[in-house]
Amino acid sequence: MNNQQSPKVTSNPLPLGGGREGAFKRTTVTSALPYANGGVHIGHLAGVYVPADIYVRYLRLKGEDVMFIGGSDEHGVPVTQRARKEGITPQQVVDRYHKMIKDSFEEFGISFDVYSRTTSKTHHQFASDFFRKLYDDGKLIEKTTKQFYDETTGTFKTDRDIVGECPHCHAEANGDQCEKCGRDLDPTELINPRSKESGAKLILKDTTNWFLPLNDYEGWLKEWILEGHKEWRSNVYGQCKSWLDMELQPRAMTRDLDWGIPVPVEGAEGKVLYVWFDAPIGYISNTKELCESNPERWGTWQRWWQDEETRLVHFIGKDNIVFHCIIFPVMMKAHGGYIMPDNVPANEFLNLEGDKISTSRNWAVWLHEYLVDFPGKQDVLRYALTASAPETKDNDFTWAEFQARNNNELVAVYGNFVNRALQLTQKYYDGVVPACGELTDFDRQTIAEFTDVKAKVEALLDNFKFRDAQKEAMNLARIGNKYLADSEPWKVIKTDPERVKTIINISLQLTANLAIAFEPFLPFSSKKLYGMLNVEALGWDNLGSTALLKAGHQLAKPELLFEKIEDEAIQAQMDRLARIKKENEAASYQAAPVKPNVSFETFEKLDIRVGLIKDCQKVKKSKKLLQFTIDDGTGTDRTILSGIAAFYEDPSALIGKRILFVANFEPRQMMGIESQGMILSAVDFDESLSVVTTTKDVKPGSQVG
Ligand code: B3M
Ligand code: ZN
Repeated sequence: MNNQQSPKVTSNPLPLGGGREGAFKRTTVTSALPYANGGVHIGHLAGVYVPADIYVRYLRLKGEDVMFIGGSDEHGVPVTQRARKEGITPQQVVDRYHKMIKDSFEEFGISFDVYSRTTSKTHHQFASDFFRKLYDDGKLIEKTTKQFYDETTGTFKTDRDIVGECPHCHAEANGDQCEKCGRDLDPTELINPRSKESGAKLILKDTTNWFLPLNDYEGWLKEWILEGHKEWRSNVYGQCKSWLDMELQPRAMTRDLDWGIPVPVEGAEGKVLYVWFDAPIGYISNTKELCESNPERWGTWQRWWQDEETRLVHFIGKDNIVFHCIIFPVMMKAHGGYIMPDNVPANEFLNLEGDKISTSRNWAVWLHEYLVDFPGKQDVLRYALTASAPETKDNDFTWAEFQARNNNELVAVYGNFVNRALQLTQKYYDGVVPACGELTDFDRQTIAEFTDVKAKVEALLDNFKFRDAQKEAMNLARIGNKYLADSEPWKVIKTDPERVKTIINISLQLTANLAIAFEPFLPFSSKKLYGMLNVEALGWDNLGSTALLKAGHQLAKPELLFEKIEDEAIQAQMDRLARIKKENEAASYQAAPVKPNVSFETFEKLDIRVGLIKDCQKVKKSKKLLQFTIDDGTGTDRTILSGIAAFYEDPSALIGKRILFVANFEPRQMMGIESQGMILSAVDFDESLSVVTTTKDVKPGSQVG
């Protein structure tokens, strides 16, 4: 957990949303609680955690009072499914992945104030009490509905636990969605619904659950969001609007499952709270846990959730919008006493090399794996992900772009400028900051270009425009590079050494500004740069200043801030993805339907034999054909041509192998050569061909039957 600076109460120009007027005193920032059923990948980082972390670091740097809440979502079907797949208990699953996720976040500098879990005692009690209050206050309705039920195991099945045939594309689909054609489904639409767990056919059976009547809150939601929050990102506002235009329905807040928080109502045995009921309450119970561990610093949890002077911001991905903008607010409204979110800056999705990121297909860049391949390069990934963040539309992560962002921006622009400024100081002044002399017009012009950087970056960050804000920070380095290139201190040193002192002084002030400006985005690099400048953090308020480093100040020895990423490292990642793609294709391969039956007599007409390959060469001028010379047992060699050249880079490697061929296949002329038979090849899932061989050294000419 990070060290807090003492909080300062500020009045922020941003108004409180939802009709609340005036300044706020503190900000509660939540980031979606990832399911503890797998690792964290770049999609999570780009969509939620990096922007949330930038925002929180920025507020802290400004001295604002902020709490950054994270944690693992440890209930729900995704967890039980993973347990089944790995043959372990749900508790073992969440223990394993909670630790893994927490470690990844720490390594990438995601600076949570608290990272707890929804299996904690505090959370179970809190969520249970929350539900019970809604129940006691008559805010829930009891409804009996028909649900799919597996008689062989005596359990109800949730959407994701049901498989069947997709009514649209006829592929095997899950109860909630078809992966093949991408359509959202209701399990009742599936043809032949079965249990994913037991494979048994499912029946519909009555069950009673408790529902939150979202429809009763429609008027309030419309006013609060559609009237009160027009400033929300258009993707978020638009999704809320389409939900609110559709007529809301009561939504079940309990489920017939055995993994979760038991429903605290008599007669509700075998039922648990809906995971989307308990998970957002996790934000509050995690706050409570933190407050109780250090009440002097944090005060009570109510300060962060129930005080009108607190601003609440949820960072999430687009698939979570309805839960954070409609369901959770209705839960809090029904309960009473809670503040509503002021903003929900949800991101769209990040794809990977043109395909949707998918945990089940392993189509992802996992954080723990990234750090093995690119040790110490957390900031490079943070930078690349922010630079192509899916803020307004889905975006694509490519390794080529990652490399370019590193080599052409971090190394060639930021690193290059800093390195030149520091190396020149080292060379001319033994690493001591020279005094600034009289400024030229060009100096003044350069300084003017960066004095408003603070206002620019702040305006963008206040509006959750992280990409553009990072660009502004990078712009400082561009200004610096241009300044050095145009003022040419390496030439001027020979004619006017006094002038060079001023040039270097200004360059070093710019370098110090870069360390400040990048601090929310690239915390590791800023720390390193502060080290090279031999200063403690310089303070956000000083961003834009030209008096950050005093004349006479001794700098530390310069090191490279960023390193070039070579093509080989990128190729290794591309190879890994190609391998995964191939594995996925193999896994989804379905054998072709069997052809109509033939009689034994028909089969017998084919004369299939074993041949020993004596020679094998590419046919000149043909990309496809290989020419085989076969010992077919007759004493005379046989020539057969086969269109498999693309699959055997080195045809001579086939010499000495026994293959199967059709001996009575009508001879054919190809490329001026007579082919006397046909070599049998198996067609693999990816259409590649492989000759068929024998497991024993059968004599050439042996018949196959
Ligand atoms: N665990 C879904 C997700 O990981 C869910 C978020 C909960 S936020 C309270 O996308
Ligand atoms: Zn389908």
